[in-house]
Amino acid sequence: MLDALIVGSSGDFIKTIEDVLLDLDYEVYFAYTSEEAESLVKDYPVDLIIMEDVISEGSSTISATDLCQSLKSQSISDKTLTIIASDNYSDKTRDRAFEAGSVAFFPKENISFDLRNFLKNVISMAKLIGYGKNPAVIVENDDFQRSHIKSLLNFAGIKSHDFKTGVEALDFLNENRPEIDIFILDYLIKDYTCAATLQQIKSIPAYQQIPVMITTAADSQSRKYELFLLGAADFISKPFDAGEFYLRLQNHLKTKHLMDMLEAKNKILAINATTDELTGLFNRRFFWECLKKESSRADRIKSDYSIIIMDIDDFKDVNDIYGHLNGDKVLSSIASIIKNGVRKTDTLARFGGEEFIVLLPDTSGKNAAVVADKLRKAVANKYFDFMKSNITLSMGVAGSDESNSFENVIQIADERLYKAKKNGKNQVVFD
Ligand code: GH3
Ligand code: MG
Ligand code: MG
Repeated sequence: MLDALIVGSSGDFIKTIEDVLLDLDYEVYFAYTSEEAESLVKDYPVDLIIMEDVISEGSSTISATDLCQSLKSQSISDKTLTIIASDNYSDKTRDRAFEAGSVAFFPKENISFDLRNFLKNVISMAKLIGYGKNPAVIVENDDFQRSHIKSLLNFAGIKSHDFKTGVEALDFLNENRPEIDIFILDYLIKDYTCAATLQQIKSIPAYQQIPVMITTAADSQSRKYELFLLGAADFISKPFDAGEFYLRLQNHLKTKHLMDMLEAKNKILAINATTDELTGLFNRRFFWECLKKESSRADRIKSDYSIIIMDIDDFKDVNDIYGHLNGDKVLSSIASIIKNGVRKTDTLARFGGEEFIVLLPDTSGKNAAVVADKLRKAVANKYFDFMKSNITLSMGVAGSDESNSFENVIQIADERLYKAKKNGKNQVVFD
């Protein structure tokens, strides 16, 4: 349930507002003087404050805009939306109310209808925004505008980092690189121009795809062209209507959400395309890509690489005796033993059914044979309880200095693997 505070001194006004709020399921509180309002709000942050434009306090009066400004400058919760109702409605008084930090300004005679519509719209629009999980960044020089945008975002459940200047915002972004869902920039940023700030934000790769909304008081077509070309997603004129702001925000956040989903899916596809499902090792296709690259790199910088091909000994028996599923478990377990035994810079892949292959950059064949024997021992030492025995590997090793084609290096290693099998298995052959 949302909490609302009515600030006013005339009975009719209070009663009318109370009826609307109760009807919309608000918990309603009352303040009859500015002092009461200030002390109540300090201790108890409400979601909404509705003020009568002139509040009589004994022999004196206080204006709602002054009270609103004073409450905002004492930093009442950013979550709080403030609305002013007035007998004296004009563009000038409305702008004053917005400047003071009010989100809406209604003539008193229509207040029941206007307030009901506004709250229904704002609440339903704010509820619509289900996408923003990361904060927004607001760059806005004007204190009231900034807190106005912040409170609208807050009301919709979106946190924000807010800055007065472009430099402050960019320093923060460069230092922390937080995840951001949307940028809201004032056209008239004081230190940097809006265009320069936008350009800098878009030059940070992590923020290239993040939507940027520009808020502007003046409408100049050529300025808009410039900012659109620099990557702005939208313009919104100040003072803006809360419902329109939410609808636009909703569109941008939805697009951002779809882009995030697409990126996540692409990542999964990329992983699937390079990875063997059973063992989690790289697959054969990816291995060939790596080998091709390594071969030309090694040629260029005149360095060596080596290949180890390994094949599980008598693996058919494991499947035949203990079943295919147990065979799969043995395969995965051997894959992780090998993975733990190679360097991060080495590329280990599942080359075929029960065959693995390792590419060792900057390593001679002789050194690779030492690594291979270490891997062979590590696997041979693993005791499989369910089989009450161990599993062994045969390996063939070849170095890039033995041939100028990488296909041939693989071929040589494969012939040596065959030799290892013929010689009695559970061994490494490198000659
Ligand atoms: P050798 O010592 O000569 O290598 O004998 P082997 O039994 O290991 O070799 P063979 O090529 O005769 O059999 C390989 C077996 O590996 C047969 C095949 O069913 C099994 N295999 C291949 N891929 C998988 C897999 O993904 N899961 C399981 N469980 N078994 C597999
Ligand atoms: Mg085998
Ligand atoms: Mg085999």
